[in-house]
Amino acid sequence: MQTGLKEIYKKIKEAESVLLLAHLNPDGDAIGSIMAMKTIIERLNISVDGVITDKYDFISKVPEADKLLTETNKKYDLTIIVDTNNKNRLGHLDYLYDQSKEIIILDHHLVEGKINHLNYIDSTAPSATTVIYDFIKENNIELDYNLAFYLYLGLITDTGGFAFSNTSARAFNVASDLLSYGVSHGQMYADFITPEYNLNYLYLKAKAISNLEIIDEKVAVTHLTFQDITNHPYDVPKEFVNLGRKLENIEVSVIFVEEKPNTYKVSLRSKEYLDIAKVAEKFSGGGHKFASGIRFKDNYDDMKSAIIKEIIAKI
Ligand SMILES: [Mn+2]
Repeated sequence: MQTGLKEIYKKIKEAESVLLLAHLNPDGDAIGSIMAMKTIIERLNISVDGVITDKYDFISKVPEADKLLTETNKKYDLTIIVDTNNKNRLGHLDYLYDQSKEIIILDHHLVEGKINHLNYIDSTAPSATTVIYDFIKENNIELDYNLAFYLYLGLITDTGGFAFSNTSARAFNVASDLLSYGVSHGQMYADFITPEYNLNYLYLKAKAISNLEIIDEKVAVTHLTFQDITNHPYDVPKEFVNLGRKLENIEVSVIFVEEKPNTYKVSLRSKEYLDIAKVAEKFSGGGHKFASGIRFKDNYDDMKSAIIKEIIAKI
């Protein structure tokens, strides 16, 4: 059951302290969503903390985001989770989920299983910040430059600079409204979609390209080992999975990244028709129709062939 956006705002107003959480490896949408909700709640004079698993370099370009925490031992009345509806995606911050008195979820991912919390999840929204935009409009909350910046950040990053298949009329409508508050599309694009890179980025990209293999003409698979990342420290960009996806005739592109020794993150993308979330779900992962992910530990060779087998069976 979904909760109305008005009812959610009412719940927030009743709280004395609020904790904001998002998924691990927080991206532009996770940070934008947390910062937008933090701004709205601060305006109500309610004490609020945003806690994230990692502070990546890009957040230095997000106003006030230096105030986000990576740990907390405070107790809160209410926890709001944005840009995920899955406890497993909270990483080591899942203890904060367990301690929560009450939880509200604002998200745009497909739901696996049943949600036992107040929630507003719109899987047709191009970003979690689009859901928050709807929350703002529904509750007549005033937009300003900072709020518009945070919402645009989620929108521009989750649509890959308005290039991915989730770039709907709705995405442009929301974008158009946000730009009217003075947000610069060109600056956001330069800062968050095509930021300056260093030599490690190029080395990792070269590795990902040289490891690329094509299976059954339609599946492009590559990987980066922990050794690669240790030799060339750089946050592996999401775009690397698109190196294979851009090849002619490829329907599915996959990258296996060994983030820690024997701990793997798999990013899966489909191009035109395959519901890749169905493949991810089979391995306890999840996501969207054209973009999903899986995490696993150990048995790299077995897992890799099982995942590829599943893709081939579904394609
Ligand atoms: Mn998102």
